[in-house]
Amino acid sequence: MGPFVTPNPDFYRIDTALVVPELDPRAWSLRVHGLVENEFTLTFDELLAAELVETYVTLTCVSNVVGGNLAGNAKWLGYPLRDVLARAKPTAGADMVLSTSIDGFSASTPLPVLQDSRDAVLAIGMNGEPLPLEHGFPVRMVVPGLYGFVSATKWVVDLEVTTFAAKEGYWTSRGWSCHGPIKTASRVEVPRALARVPAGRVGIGGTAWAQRRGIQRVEIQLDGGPWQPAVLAGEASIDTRRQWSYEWDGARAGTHTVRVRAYDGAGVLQDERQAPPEPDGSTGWHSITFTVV
Ligand SMILES: Nc1nc2c(c(=O)[nH]1)N[C@H]1C(S)=C(S)[C@@H](COP(=O)(O)O)O[C@H]1N2
Ligand SMILES: [Mo]
Repeated sequence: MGPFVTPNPDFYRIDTALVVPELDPRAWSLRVHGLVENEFTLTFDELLAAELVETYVTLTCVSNVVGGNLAGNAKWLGYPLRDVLARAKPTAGADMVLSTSIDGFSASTPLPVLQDSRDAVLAIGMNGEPLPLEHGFPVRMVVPGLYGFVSATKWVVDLEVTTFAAKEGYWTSRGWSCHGPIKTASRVEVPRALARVPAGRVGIGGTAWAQRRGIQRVEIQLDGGPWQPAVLAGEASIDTRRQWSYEWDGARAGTHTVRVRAYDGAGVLQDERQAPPEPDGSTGWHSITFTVV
């Protein structure tokens, strides 16, 4: 299985721009404006001098298909957006923050999500390194619990406090949802689909995620048999994916199918209905077929 923390070079990428923007951190600034009492501009030096937090958050893409790999887990160092908004003082009626990148991408994030206790940040560090160019250097947003298309603006330069009625983000204007809470998901990572594995004891494993709710239980089903509990690895936080494993003793030669499903922290079972990513995220239980030789 892949490691719990995704190394930066292996972290998935989603970009609307063909060329990675190269921003000079000394020239970077973030304009905070709109429906606020106090408009201001933040410089990179001010960010560095601020009280930063560091947390593990699993980022996932709304266009991830069931079993897909558009998910990554990293330790993000950043400045709480809660503090940015406390300084800006949104006025009555505001319900959304439109974040815009230097490359024209934009995301609409519900205002309350950026003001509650979750670690939504303006991130400047990823896994102990400065944010890589490809992941938004010098500053990007990371918001636990929301798909990237409505929250994770890279190379961010502008935050406008506004309303869902007045403005929309890049993907919303192209047919995707305007809200994007992450749906409970799980996947089988080993064996690989169509792998050939030796008879006897077969190790089965993967990950599950339900950011903001956590994962309480993961079950697997072999060849249409009864659902059985998988062993869960520790939970770093409710905002991170959780690894799971299952040892199948006595696997016989032949072709086998394994399915997985997860329950979130509230005990709610992952949605079984097969749905494509558009407009607000795929659903369905992942299964793979492999051969024991
Ligand atoms: N500027 C910019 N920010 C962006 C995007 C983009 O295309 N351009 N894609 C978004 C989407 S859809 C996702 S899922 C995440 C992916 O972040 P990553 O490329 O660092 O994995 O970034 C978000 N931020
Ligand atoms: Mo995405």
